[in-house]
Amino acid sequence: MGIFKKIGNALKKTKDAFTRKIDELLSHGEIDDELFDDLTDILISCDIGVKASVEIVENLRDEAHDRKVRSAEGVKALLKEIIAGYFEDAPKLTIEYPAIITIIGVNGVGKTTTIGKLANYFKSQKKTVTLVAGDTFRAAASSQLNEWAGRTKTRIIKHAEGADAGAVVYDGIASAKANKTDVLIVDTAGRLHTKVNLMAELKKIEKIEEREYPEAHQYNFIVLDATTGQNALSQINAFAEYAKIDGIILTKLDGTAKGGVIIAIEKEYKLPVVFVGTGEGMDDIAEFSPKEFVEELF
Ligand SMILES: Nc1nc2c(ncn2[C@@H]2O[C@H](COP(=O)(O)OP(=O)(O)O)[C@@H](O)[C@H]2O)c(=O)[nH]1
Ligand SMILES: [Mg+2]
Repeated sequence: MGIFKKIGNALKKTKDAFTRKIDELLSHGEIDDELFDDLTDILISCDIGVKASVEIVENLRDEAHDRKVRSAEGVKALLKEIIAGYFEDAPKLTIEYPAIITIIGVNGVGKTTTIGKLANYFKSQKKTVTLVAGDTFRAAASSQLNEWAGRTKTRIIKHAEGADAGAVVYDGIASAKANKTDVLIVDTAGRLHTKVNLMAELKKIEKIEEREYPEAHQYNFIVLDATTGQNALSQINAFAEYAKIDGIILTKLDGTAKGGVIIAIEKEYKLPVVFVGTGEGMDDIAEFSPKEFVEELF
């Protein structure tokens, strides 16, 4: 399946909710204050967030007034233009090699699964990949990653449960250097923002990566679960205190109507959404294309 088709399919529920509500509103409304208020409510209900929704509609109201837009079609086109603008403001991220990608985020968002998919993705791009089982905290974590390594025929570096995460990363880097691996992908333990020690461990991992592998391009990607909607935003805040965040991977876009959260993320953080998860299988990942996202939505 092509990547656009994947994103399109995964966005089905989001699109259904968003487009249906907006079309219904615009089909029988005068373009007046009440309509703009209702539109704000719709955007909020589509997980775009209160702050972003209010600002989008304020912007829309001003533009519609200035450009004398009075038709429903015109208002819809303006809305699309404003939302597309947020994506244009976000930096683009191109992965350069050798790369060391550290995957961070809270428990259950899909970190380990995403790493399995990424191994498959990079291999399909003819890159060599090594995985690092840096989640030494949970008993099942290392074996779960090991299964993905087997499924995707990828080298994996792992230590015993309870080992120091930094030490596994250290070994992973040594192996990547010795084998001239293009991409080293580091799994990490899911953590709550309240667990200061675990959060501090991320800093340690980052330091080891910088010190031991300065020739690599270092990326920290935070994995966010689309089904948690606005909660995802507070996770970015919490992790940004302890780690630099270079990009976002939004999982579980399939089966949720909350895909609008991407708009809130772009508006608030100007961080690139690099990949989206579109299912539980090995191929269920797609490079995120802002243009395609906006086209799909409208
Ligand atoms: N539907 C769907 N499920 C996903 C996706 N990514 C991960 N999952 C599921 O989310 C659950 C938690 O994933 P896991 O990788 O263990 O999360 P971790 O705790 O962050 O490492 C698993 O059941 C995965 O199959 C996705 O893109 N779509
Ligand atoms: Mg995991």
